Amino acid sequence: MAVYPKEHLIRVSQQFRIYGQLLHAELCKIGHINETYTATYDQGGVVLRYIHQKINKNVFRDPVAVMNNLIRVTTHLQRKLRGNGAYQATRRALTIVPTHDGKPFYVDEGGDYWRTFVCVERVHSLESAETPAQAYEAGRAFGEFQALLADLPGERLHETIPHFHNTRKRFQQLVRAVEEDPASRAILAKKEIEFALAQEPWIDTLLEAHARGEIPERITHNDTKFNNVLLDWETGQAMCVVDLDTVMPGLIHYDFGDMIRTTTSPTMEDERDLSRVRMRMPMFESLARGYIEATRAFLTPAEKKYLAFAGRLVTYTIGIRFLTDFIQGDVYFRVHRPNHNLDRCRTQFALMRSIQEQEEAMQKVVDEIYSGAASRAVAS
Ligand code: GN1
Ligand code: MG
Repeated sequence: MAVYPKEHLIRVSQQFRIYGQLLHAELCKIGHINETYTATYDQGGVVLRYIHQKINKNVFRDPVAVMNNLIRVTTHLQRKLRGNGAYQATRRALTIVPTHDGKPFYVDEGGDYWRTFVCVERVHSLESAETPAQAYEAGRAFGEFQALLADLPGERLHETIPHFHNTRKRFQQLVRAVEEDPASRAILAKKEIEFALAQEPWIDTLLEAHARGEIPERITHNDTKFNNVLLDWETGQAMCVVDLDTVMPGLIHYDFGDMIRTTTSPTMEDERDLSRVRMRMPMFESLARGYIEATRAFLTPAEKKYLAFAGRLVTYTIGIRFLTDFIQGDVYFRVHRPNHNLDRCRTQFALMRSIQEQEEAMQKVVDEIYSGAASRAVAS
């Protein structure tokens, strides 16, 4: 990964409406896609921080569309939070800092797109959840995020990555990668490929339910990894949801499924000891409670029916994306060691199996919470 020299960052920083002087900037190591810097400024003798981020154009082919979505989404969130009287609204949703000419991004001489956010302070993010309370917070935060965006005015948001969660398309991409085998790696992943292909009979479940009109399209986050929730240092409460580039029309299941994938196992996404990878029911129960409480105003019984299944589907889908990228020679996800994408794929498949084994019990938990929440909603 290119690490920008300070002079370049100074030039970038000078384009934005920041009334301070850059002291230093650090590369943030979280995330597989964009390049993020936490930059410290002196402003009138007060030290404060901003986030500068370079959009990955290889992944987001239309950065202007991404930024159009982002402006609409963050403005709406801020307006609603302030309207609800929220304390510290700029810690609860991202705030975009515009350029001097009022644009939400700056294009540098190399044609790269940069944007700047107010840095949310006194928070941290974790790669995996440690307690049921944290899983609850993740469910609540992403649920509230969907609820706040349910009345976003204006036209449909841009699809920043078309067919992003379309498992059928991801499956086809895997099949093509195996056929073409551009890095001669398919042989190294024989077992994983076989396993992935054997899952074909159920991969269209949600696509078909949507096509039948059973489950609706909504505005969703689409990258609800646990590390995209910022937790308050002191209270442990979820303050802010970040990584909004894939906020676009989608099914709520893709959000909930990715929450299951990233909060219920005690392990990281690339754990090599597969015996440690498992879906833990107490974490799931708290996650589901947080999510359902926040979304009960709109969540339909048909949507509820697929919540446990969503965990299996999304974990599988991300698994085959890692596998495809491994076969293609690591062209999409940033890797930090040999076979990293294959390790990530194996972890996803192990977790997917664990979810599948417990899926019925998980759905029972969902049903109980949902009927409780529904009766509370009627009573209130
Ligand atoms: C990528 O950048 P990051 O780490 O938040 C990916 C997600 C995957 C995730 C797997 C735009 O997210 O879809 O679930 O890696 N984002 C994109 O860790 O492809
Ligand atoms: Mg992301």
